[in-house]
Amino acid sequence: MHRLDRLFEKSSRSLAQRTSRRGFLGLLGQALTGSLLLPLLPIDRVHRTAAAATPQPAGAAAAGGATKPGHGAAIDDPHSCEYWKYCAIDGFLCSCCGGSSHSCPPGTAMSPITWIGTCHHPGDGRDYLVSYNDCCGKTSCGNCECNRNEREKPLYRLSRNNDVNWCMANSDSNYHCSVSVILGLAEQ
Ligand code: ABN
Repeated sequence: MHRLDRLFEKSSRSLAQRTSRRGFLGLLGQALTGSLLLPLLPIDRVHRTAAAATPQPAGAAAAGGATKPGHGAAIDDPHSCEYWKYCAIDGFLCSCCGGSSHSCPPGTAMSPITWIGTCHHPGDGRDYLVSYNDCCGKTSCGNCECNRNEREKPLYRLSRNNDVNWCMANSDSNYHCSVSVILGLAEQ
């Protein structure tokens, strides 16, 4: 037992001779400063930014729908819910379903009755009348779900409300997806 005590005493004394309290505090200070500066180092965030601006691929609707408003480039992207013409759309974007922003996918028919919105074009600063037609004749597409309600009116103004299946007048009233067709300039 005495031998063990002496061994510990010896190693503690030699450690104390080799190190100083000031040296230890210096090392601790360096470590703390280093860990505080770590978050300030430049980090490659390009991939995260690119992913945010990328159009939602087919099937993304299940995970929350098309790109949500808030990302700059999306305002010019027909696959994005933020596309300027979609300001009052409600449904699956036909551009993600084999059609385009204004044409129905093959095998579907455009509804002759529609709801109408007014969207602001950020490029030329003008307001446009936009018709939101449903494409009918196939079951729900399921891709790029998008629901925006700028200037939408309650359901008693049927033609100003987007929460309606406008395929009701088609021979096959199955709803597939929605398009937006520019009708012209809105009166200022
Ligand atoms: N106009 C799109 C839509 C279709 C079916 C049900 C609600 C909304």
